[in-house]
Amino acid sequence: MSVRVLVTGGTGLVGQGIKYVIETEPENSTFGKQSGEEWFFIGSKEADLKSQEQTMKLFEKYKPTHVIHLAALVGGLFANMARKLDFLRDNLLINDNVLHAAHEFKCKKVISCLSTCVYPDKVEYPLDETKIHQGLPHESNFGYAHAKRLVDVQNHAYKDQYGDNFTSAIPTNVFGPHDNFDLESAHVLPALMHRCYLAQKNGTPFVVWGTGKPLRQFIYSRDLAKLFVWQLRNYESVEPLILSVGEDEEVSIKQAADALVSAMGFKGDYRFDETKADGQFRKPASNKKLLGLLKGTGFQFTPFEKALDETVQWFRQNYETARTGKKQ
Ligand code: NAP
Ligand code: GFB
Repeated sequence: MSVRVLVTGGTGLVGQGIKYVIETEPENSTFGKQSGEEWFFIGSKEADLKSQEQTMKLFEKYKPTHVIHLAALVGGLFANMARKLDFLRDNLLINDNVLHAAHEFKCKKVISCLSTCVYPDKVEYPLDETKIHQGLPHESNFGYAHAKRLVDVQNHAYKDQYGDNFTSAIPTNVFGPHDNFDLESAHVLPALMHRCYLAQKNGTPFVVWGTGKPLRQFIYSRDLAKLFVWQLRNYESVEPLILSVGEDEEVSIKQAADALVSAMGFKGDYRFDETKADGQFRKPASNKKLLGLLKGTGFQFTPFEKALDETVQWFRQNYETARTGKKQ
C-alpha cells in the first residue's frame, strides 16, 4: 500500500527541516524515508490554501494518504502584535480548507501544527497537553493563538463525527536553516542573527529588542523534523503532543543573544532597546509525554550551541537567497 505524504508549508523553516531529514537519514531508518513512501513539499506558489478551490485541486493532484499540515501565516511577536486579524483569519481559512480536504479525500492521518504560544498566559506551569484551553492566550498574539487552538477543536469534531485520524503537534520556538530572517516579521533568533550579521558587516551596534528578561525554549528545526516523522508513523491519539526541548533548556532572551554573539564571533557594541515589547514572559512546556513515547528510538536533541552554529553557517552561506526581507 503506497504512502503519499503531503507536507503543506513544505517550503518553510519546519517543512524544509523535514525535507532535509527525509533526504539525509538512511532509507528505512527510524527517521528516514520508508520504501514505498512518496513525499510532496508544497508552498503557496502551488496553491493558496486560503482558497478552498485551490486546496481541493491540490489534494486532487497529489491524492495524499497522509498530511503534515504546517502551512500558516507565521511571524514573531512584533508581526503578531501588528496583524492580529490577519493571523486569525488567514490561519482559520487555511486550517479549515486543509482539514476539510483531508476528510473529503479520506486521508489516513493528518498532523497539524499548533504552538506553545497558544497556551493560556495565566496557567499553572509547566504547560502540558491538557492545559491549552484553560484560559486566554497572551494578548500579543491572541489572533494566531485562537486560530491554532481551534485546530484541536476541529480535530476532536472530525474524530467524533467521522472517526477521522486527525491530530496535532505543539512545537516550542523553532529555529534553523530556511527560516524567515526578515528584521521586522521574524522570530527572535533569526531576526537577531540577521541584525547581528548587519552590525558586523557595517560596524554598527547590535541592538536586541526588549529587556532580554523573557524566557523561551528553542528547538532546532532538524530535530523537530525528526519528531514530526516519528509522530506521523507512531502516534495515534487525537490529543496534541508537545514537541519541545525540556523545561531545563529554558533560556532568557539575553542568554540566547549572548549565545548568538558568540556563534557569530561578534566583537562590537551590543545593547538592549527597552522601548520595544517583551511579549509573553515565559511559556515553559513539559516534554515529559514525548520523552516517554520516544524511549528506544535513539532520538537525541542537538545541543543548542551546535544547532546555532549550523544555522549561522547556513545563513552566511545563503544570505543572498534567504528570506531576509531585503528585496522588499
Ligand atoms: P514559515 O517558515 O513561515 O513557512 C510557512 C509555510 O507556510 C511556507 O511554506 C509558506 O509558503 C506556507 N504558507 C503560508 N501561507 C500559505 C498559504 N496561504 N497557502 C499555502 N501555503 C502557505 O513557517 P514555519 O516556522 O516553518 O512554521 C511552520 C508551522 O510551524 C506553522 O504552522 C507554525 O505555526 C508552526 N510553528 C512555528 C514556530 C516557529 O518558531 N517558527 C513555532 C511553533 C509552531 P511560502 O514558502 O510559499 O510562503
Ligand atoms: O520569537 P519571538 O518574536 O516570539 O520572541 P514569541 C519575542 C521575544 O524576543 C520578546 C525578544 O521578548 C522580544 O522582546 N526580541 C529581542 C525579539 N529582539 C527581537 C527581535 O529582533 N525580533 C523579535 N521577534 N523578538 C511567538 C508568537 O511569541 O512565538 C508567535 O508571537 C509564534 O505566534 C512564536 O507562536 C513561536 O516567542 O514571543
